[in-house]
Amino acid sequence: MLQNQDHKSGFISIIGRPNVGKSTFLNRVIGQKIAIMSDKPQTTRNKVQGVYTDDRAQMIFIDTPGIHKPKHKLGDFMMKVATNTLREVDLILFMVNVTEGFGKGEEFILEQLEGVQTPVFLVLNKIDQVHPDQLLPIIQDYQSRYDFAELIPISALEGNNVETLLEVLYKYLPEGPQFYPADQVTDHPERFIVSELIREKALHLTREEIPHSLAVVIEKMERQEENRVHVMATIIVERDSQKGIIIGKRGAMLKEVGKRARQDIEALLGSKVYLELWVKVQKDWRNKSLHLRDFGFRE
Ligand code: GDP
Ligand code: MG
Ligand code: K
Repeated sequence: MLQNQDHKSGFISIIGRPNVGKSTFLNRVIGQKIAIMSDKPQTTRNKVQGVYTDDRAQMIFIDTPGIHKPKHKLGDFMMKVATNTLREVDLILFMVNVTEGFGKGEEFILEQLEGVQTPVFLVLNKIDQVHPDQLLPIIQDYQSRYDFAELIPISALEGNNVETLLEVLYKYLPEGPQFYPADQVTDHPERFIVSELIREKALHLTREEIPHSLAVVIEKMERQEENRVHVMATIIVERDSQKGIIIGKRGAMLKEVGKRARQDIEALLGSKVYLELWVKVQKDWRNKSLHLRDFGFRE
């Protein structure tokens, strides 16, 4: 009944001056596997730029407004938001262009990174434009300026070393659920209703034993042949003891939650439903869920 314990997920802030190659990098990583978030204006303070999902991880790349904008005076608020974000994300990618020297823009960003505990990777982009011999002094220069967790040269345009970067990112990410569905990131209101139905049954059946912080993430909602919909959902709790309550003796509680939720979902969708429920402990779920709200997450 347990979700794969090795699954990792996290929020990764990409920062760097304009034109260093952030979008090129995202587009490359995205390939077939990534869903770029819609272009419609997001009122949230941080913009999700892309979600990379594979079998073992989900990486949510976000843009942090205010961190690469030394052009005009930043309001206190923007600065605070940017700084808070850098503390809250799981990883920071600071991208620079190796064909250009260290400049005011980089200096500004390093100032913002001072005292930030989140691991920062220095991504040295556009290595296709320089001779390998030129790279070492650049790396040494950056190393002397900040204690980067990793320094990784890539070419976002040609793809050199991008797989390696993803591999290292994976190593640093915490264990965590897939926050966004792998198949669909577009608006999908049924998903939200389905997650609420499951949440309602779980809360109702466990009464006051489970706090309202319980969350339900719809991992998958797929129409299969014969008018049947396969729903896979994870119930996220904060403690092992809560997981025990939700699962119940020999799975009896989870079975009952599933049965009742399935009946409601079938009525909602007008189809037979195969409901697969998982339970996962995510210790700092509440913090994560704050993130998700900030990011405009609606599941
Ligand atoms: P952003 O402003 O940081 O998002 O930068 P973009 O991704 O828009 O890239 C700015 C320019 O740099 C574009 O013309 C890209 O084609 C180019 N570029 C990005 N990555 C690379 C790279 O690895 N090598 C080379 N030669 N050009 C790149
Ligand atoms: Mg861009
Ligand atoms: K750091």
